[in-house]
Amino acid sequence: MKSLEVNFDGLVGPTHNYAGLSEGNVASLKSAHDRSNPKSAAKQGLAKMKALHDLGLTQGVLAPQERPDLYTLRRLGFKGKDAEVLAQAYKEAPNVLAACYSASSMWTANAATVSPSSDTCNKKVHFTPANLTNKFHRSLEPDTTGNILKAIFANDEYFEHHKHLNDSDHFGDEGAANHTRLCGDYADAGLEIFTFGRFAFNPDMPKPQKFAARQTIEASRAVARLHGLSDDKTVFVQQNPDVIDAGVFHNDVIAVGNQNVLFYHEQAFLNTGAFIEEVNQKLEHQELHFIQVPSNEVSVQDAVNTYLFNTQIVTLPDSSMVIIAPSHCENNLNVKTYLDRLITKNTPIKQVKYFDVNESMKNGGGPACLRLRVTLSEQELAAVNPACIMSDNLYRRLNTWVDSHYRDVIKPEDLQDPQLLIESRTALDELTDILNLGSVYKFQQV
Ligand code: SUG
Repeated sequence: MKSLEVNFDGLVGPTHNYAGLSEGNVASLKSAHDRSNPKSAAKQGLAKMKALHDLGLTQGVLAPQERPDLYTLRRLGFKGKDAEVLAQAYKEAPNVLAACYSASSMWTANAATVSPSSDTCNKKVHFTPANLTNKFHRSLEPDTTGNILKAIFANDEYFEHHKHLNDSDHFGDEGAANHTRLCGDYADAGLEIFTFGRFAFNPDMPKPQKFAARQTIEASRAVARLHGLSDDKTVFVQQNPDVIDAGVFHNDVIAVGNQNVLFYHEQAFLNTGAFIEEVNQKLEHQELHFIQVPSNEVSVQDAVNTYLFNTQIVTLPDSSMVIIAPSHCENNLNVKTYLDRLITKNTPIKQVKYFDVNESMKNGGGPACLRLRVTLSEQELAAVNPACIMSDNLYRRLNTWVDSHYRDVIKPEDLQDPQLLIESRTALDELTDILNLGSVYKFQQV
């Protein structure tokens, strides 16, 4: 049976703003307290989704989360009516308020880890939402992520949903941003590569921990166990600790794979040689393309600034591959020169397409951060909530929806405005109708 990869992009929520919440993420800190433009952010994301749909790919949409998160603010001791909670938090703890307002769920590469049915022992597609414990604002996401995934993949025969791992740094899990799958056809059993930043527990090693290393090997192993992945279908590899603090807070900032292609920077992994050997051995019947980018052609700094590796590599209906890159790559001479040359080489990658996703890039999220990959057989795809699959009609509807609910500008002081809460809830309530999700948000459940 035929299988295909469906990218589920996160729809940027109405409260998208720059709060400098992610230490270790160079762009997020640089943009702290800038004015954001939620309307353009959402439209840039939608334009990318539509472009992939127009290339003949199946494209999905993941709804944003309810923000501000009033429940968390109340849990943290802010009291009174909604407007009073917002005012008190703005006055006493503006960073906590900003965290509860973050639209960070747009980066759906961090929403969950997904294993296709051809890899798992019970032949179902497995989903584990990421707990995102390393950053407070992101740790607010997993419950609603789980609700949304269950509303889209709502069929027990094909889909198995796990609870996110325990909310402890020991099991810090950042989802698919640290997970890549190599395979032949999408329908074939593949090799799932789990990349981790640190060991939560390793008595034999001095604590090498880098500040920005978010994913632990303990988390990666737990996800692999939950998904029923056997040893011969998994590889666990450590990120090169030397580059993590330079802005490589997730592996998808420095490596990306698709089918039989692994595209990565020379400094991405620790013990690259042993890692490549293990991949080769576990996929021995597969003709693999390892595209290693040397530092003297593209430095780690250029990779972090342009997000060369936070590109999507997608397979077109004619089986050739195209790189979906942020326009930052086109505007950097070293990176553009590299990509121009890459498409002339003997690899499946034949084109590069550039997209303006600047509103997301300013918070450290490139094209690949904005999408969660779900490999599905035709039968499984038929069981997916069809209202969440991109079409010309859905594209038009979502653009109209954004036009009527989103602001052009959000400044830090706007977060105390109770009207923004009302606008956001009104928008999300309508969205759950458009995407046929039911009541996935807490404000809809009272
Ligand atoms: O978790 N930025 C996100 C970016 C996530 C990128 N995802 C992947 N690489 N897959 C993060 O650091 C910034 C929010 C702010 O500062 O307002 C933020 O959350």
